[in-house]
Amino acid sequence: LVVGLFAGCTPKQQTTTEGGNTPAETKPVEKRVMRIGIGLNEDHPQFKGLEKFKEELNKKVDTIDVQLFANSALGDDRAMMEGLQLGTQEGTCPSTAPIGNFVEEFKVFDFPYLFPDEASADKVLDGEIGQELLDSLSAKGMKGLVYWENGFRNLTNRQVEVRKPEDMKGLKVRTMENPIHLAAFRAFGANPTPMAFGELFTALQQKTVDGQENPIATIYYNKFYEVQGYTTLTKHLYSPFVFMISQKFWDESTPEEQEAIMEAAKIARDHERQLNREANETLSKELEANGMKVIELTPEEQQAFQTKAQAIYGEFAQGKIAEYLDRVQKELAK
Ligand code: TK8
Repeated sequence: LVVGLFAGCTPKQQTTTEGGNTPAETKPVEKRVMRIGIGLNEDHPQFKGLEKFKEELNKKVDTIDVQLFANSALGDDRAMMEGLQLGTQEGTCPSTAPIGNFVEEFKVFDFPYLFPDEASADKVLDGEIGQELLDSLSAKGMKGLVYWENGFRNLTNRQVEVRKPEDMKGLKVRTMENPIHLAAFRAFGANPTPMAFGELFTALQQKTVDGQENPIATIYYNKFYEVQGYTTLTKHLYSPFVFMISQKFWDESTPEEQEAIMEAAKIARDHERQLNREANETLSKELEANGMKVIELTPEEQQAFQTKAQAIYGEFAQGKIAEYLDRVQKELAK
């Protein structure tokens, strides 16, 4: 029996009950619904992570009914975060890039070539700096639980074998809605345009844009090889996800539920990172098997992109962002 899923219900009424066959004297368990949406599809490690979260949470408490929505069914990253604020959904797992539009400091993660590898990213994200940034979301109605992984982003495009920034000249590249990403791609020589992820495949297919940038797992599971000819392993940016729920849902949870949510989120994080790292390691071959040319860059070729990106640091490293950037760089140098 599902009640309270109709438009206009307040979140408090959005509960489900179970136990139609329980004896009259047993009170049915009242469950609060936690609707979690993402932009990626069911094949992506991110969705597997959400399934893990649900499974682990259900082992610990029976008062939360987790419902999962893939494929931007609840909207794009920005709309889903607004959904958390408005109470139209309870959870999501956006890339950090659109979070910068809500909490400025998150833009520290948008500087290209900031993290050299995944281990460095884990160190910062799972440490003090990462936690401070998660905590800053609460003031915006979002409870940041833990960081999951989107991963190192790579360029794909339809028509050009890109090996150096000059090869990107005039290439129309979709980026996430983030000013630093736009500036970075302009610095590379491309013609970038921001777009929600849910519109991307069609835009590539209809040639509204020539290319895009995402980690290997997304390029593969979203079948971008059907509409793109080339992947260049630029690895220009490590992209974290933040697994978050609405502050309201968190505040309405008992201490026992809060502990269970946090534990399940961490187990799911470890699972998701592992699957994602395996995917990013192994799926290049599958892209080639599906007709894409995958271009590996020499260290010198990668350095040419890095040099272009370095030129935009000054413009965006201002105020709080500059402070965080400095702290991240010091932490990485340790
Ligand atoms: C999915 C996005 C996606 C991101 C993007 O909602 O927009 O390119 O990399 O994973 O978060």
